[in-house]
Amino acid sequence: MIGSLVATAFWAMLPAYVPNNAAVLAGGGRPIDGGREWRGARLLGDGKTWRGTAVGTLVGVCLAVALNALADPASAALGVNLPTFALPAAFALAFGAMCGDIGASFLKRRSGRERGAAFPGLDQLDFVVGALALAFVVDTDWAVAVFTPRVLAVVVVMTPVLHVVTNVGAYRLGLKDEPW
Ligand code: CTP
Ligand code: K
Ligand code: MG
Repeated sequence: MIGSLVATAFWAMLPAYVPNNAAVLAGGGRPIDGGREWRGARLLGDGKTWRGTAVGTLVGVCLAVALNALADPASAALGVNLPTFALPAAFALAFGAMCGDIGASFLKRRSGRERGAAFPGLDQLDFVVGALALAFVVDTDWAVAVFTPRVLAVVVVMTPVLHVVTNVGAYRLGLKDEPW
């Protein structure tokens, strides 16, 4: 029971988990805010770029398409009914994750945190809120069917754990400047 909930939650959130990590690898180039400031601090900061956002979104959508091809065998192997992703849902999860992260940077700058500063809680869940919110708006029927209250509960507990593990890993590998 809990195993199938975890499998479903992880599978359904993968197109939202991967974009931020892809953005770390692809980042650079022009910042989205164009260097603009607002109330004495950058609007978003140099850590939110057009390239990182575009590549992250694209990687998330491509991952969802790949998962669609694997859904049947993976479901059979695990004995779970794993969902497939229509393009609007895939885009919503990936782009929503990037937007949640961008929104968090906006809040960090407003609260005086420099680029790269930690904001515990927000760092671990910003992209989940963005991804789920956009998915529920863009493909409501799909989101309601996949993200049942139990699956959502697993997502909220599991995501911070995965976030900490992947970011510490990326930091140790020298891919990321901070371990959060
Ligand atoms: N990145 C990007 N575009 C995004 C998100 C991330 O280019 N939309 C890249 C940037 O190179 C960024 C790195 O991924 O520095 C790490 O992402 P993140 O930790 O979210 O950004 P920070 O640099 O820590 O900036 P902030 O304090 O605003 O979160
Ligand atoms: K972040
Ligand atoms: Mg950071």
